[in-house]
Amino acid sequence: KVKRMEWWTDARFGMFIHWGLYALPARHEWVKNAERLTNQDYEKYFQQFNPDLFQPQVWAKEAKKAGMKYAVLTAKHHEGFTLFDSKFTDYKATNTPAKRDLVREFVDAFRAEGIKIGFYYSLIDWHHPDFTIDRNHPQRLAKPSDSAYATLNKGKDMAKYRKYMYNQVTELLSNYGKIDVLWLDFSYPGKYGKGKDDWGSVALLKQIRKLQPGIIVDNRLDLKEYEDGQDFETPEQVSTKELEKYRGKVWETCQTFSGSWGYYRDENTWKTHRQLLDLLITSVANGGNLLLNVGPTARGEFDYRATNALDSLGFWMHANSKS
Ligand code: FUL
Repeated sequence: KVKRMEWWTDARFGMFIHWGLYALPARHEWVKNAERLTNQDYEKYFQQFNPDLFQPQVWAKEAKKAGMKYAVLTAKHHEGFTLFDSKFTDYKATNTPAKRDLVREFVDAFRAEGIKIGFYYSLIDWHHPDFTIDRNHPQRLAKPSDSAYATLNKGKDMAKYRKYMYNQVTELLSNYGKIDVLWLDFSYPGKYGKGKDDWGSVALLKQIRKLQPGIIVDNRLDLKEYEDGQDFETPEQVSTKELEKYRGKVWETCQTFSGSWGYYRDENTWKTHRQLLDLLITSVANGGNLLLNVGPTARGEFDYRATNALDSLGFWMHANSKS
């Protein structure tokens, strides 16, 4: 048993928060990829990002009431935009009409409620000029070939991107106090994909462990053989039936309310409160954690359907708790 995992195993229930520029189009956090949008197409969301109703204290209170013990916020998702004030990019919240370091405010508010702090940081970056275009990129090739990709990626330098990523992870783990969880996402090795060498995973993980001894790191760095490579498995959107297969392992299932992770206004596939409760109970019964996701709106609020679901879970937690 690994000592650093004790609080996490005990916690069982956390909040995932997917928030970024994709909240403006409000049709999936992969919208840039799905609609093959260019940086220029996407620029309007950066220009207009102004979460005037953002009050992380309200989010933190909702998480606490629902019985959640930790929260993981997307400091940067695949779109490459950072919610924090990074020295290494202009593509950040402080340069939008928001003009605020939203990560800092999240950290302060959640800590004040006694909730442990996690950062999600995307290894993928669809905005950075040195990040090579691969099969998961908005500008991917319809007819992939080695030579066509070589032409497309001429002048792009993944070594420079690795350095950038390394610098940003260092900022996140140096400037915000004790960070409890780092959720890196994700590896996609194979033809025209990326794996541990592209991410510089071994060096990155060493740096992470050095900066924050005790931090808990997920398993999406493509480091299966590396002894210190993963603290927990991350079954994503799996059914309650499938969760049984993870018995005996250290795991956390991440789940959405409605399918997408980012705010998707017109998605009508919301799980019922009963289904959410089943997910929580089944996760715990099989020895795992549930990381339940909220995708706040562009104005910085939780959708009423998310708030209602959290309230409902909170009521059950309250009615069944011993303390
Ligand atoms: C996936 C990502 O591609 C999704 O957008 C989301 O962040 C999920 C938790 O992980 O791999």
